[in-house]
Amino acid sequence: MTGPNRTRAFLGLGGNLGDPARSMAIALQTLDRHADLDVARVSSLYRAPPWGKTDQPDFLNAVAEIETRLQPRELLDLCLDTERALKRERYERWGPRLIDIDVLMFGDRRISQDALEIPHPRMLQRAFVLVPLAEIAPGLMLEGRSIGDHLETLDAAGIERISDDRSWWMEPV
Ligand code: PH2
Ligand code: MG
Ligand code: MG
Repeated sequence: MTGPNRTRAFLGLGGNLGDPARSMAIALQTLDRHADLDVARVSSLYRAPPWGKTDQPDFLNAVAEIETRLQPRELLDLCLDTERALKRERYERWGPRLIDIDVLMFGDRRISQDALEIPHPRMLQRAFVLVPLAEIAPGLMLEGRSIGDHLETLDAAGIERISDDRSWWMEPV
């Protein structure tokens, strides 16, 4: 994808049912094939204890940096369509598999419209987001501090890097 009007954005990916690494890889390959979106960089894969509702299996989490010509709402819709396609496929073939794709940041934009809140309103409280984000963009600024500095305010206990490369998502699935 070339040309003007490109925005750097960050997506958070997670899942805790079925084969989340495979689901996230398919999701990133699908997004990367879109004419108006390039996946620029993907973090390693992390295993993270469930945040919020704790009586559920551990999650796999990762963060992706993308370049896109889409508008924020179009990007959100594309992420939701990608989630839905994966859930449908999994449901029909091998039972439920879950994947979540969140738009974390969209350039410097601040958006607060019904289903679209950017930056993601809870990302600074979530080590499962900031640990992978700090791996690929430690100097990225949000609310006057770098992501690396924000991460130091959180308890990242139990978050474990499980892939030692950033190309885990490119493998054939
Ligand atoms: N997503 C949630 C709730 N809790 N915990 C972890 N570790 N990772 C997630 O992606 C996650 C979660 C709902 O979106
Ligand atoms: Mg989420
Ligand atoms: Mg979501």
